[in-house]
Amino acid sequence: MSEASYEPPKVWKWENDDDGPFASINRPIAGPTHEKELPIGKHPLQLYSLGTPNGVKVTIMLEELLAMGHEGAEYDAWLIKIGKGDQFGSGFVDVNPNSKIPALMDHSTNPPTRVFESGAILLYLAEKFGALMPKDPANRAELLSWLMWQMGSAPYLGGGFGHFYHYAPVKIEYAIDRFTMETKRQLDVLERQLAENQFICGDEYTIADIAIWPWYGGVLLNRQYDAAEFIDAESYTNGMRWAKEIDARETVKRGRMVNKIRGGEAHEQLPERHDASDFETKTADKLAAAE
Ligand SMILES: N[C@@H](CCC(=O)N[C@@H](CS)C(=O)NCC(=O)O)C(=O)O
Repeated sequence: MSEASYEPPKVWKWENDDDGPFASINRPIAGPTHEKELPIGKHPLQLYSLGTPNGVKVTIMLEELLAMGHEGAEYDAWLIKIGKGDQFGSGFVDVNPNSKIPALMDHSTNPPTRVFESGAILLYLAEKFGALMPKDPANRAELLSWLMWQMGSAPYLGGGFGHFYHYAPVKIEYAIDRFTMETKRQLDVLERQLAENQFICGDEYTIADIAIWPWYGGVLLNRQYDAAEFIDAESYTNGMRWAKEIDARETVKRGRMVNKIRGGEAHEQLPERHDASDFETKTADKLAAAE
């Protein structure tokens, strides 16, 4: 198929002959593909996730809450292998009808509360524990604005730029130009905000940082799409300063390990977390040694 000669048909049909890296999971319909109950562990919060930028938002948040002393934030983090289609199991779809990680069940409420969409999960946890979110209306409005900005903007970075620059089996100049332009514009939005502020919403670290960092910090630190040189990451000096400052937090290091099954060293991967001690005993290197 040559791009220039493609004429869309009158009615699009799913040919299912996509050879891209997401071919096995992309479908034009929602709903479950198979019956599968989700496991439930011993803690109030049950997280079903994977260590992607959207997934680590929640594990960083939970590790921050625990480090602050909120014992009610103890959690089980179960692995959902999206490449294998776990997100289409009936139990997962009951928690997130959109079939995407992360998804959270809060068993401390009666009946248990389901929360999906990473931004909604951050907000739910911030309100539940009264943490990492300012209370006064003006600062809260600023935080909500940045949180919604992240949720609306990141699909251009991930689904647009990341997809066409890094993953797509053909390199399409039109698509790469369009989404690189938008990605750099978004990075400049952050650059200007961070020129005036230590963190996204001022001098306080909040869930806005936790939402934005895994995506935009990830690209600046060259952890996403191998694109740091292409987008001239070093030119975003304030963004880079912020990205490194957050990266150095112990809670962020821990959160990044949870549900991680690829990338980095085996001792940095904690496929599932059911107890704080798992960071010492259940990393991928230890699991392999125990086999
Ligand atoms: N807006 C959603 C996006 C979640 C999302 O796209 N998750 C991806 C992994 S980062 C996923 O589960 N993909 C599986 C699929 O699309 O089938 C959120 O922020 O929670």
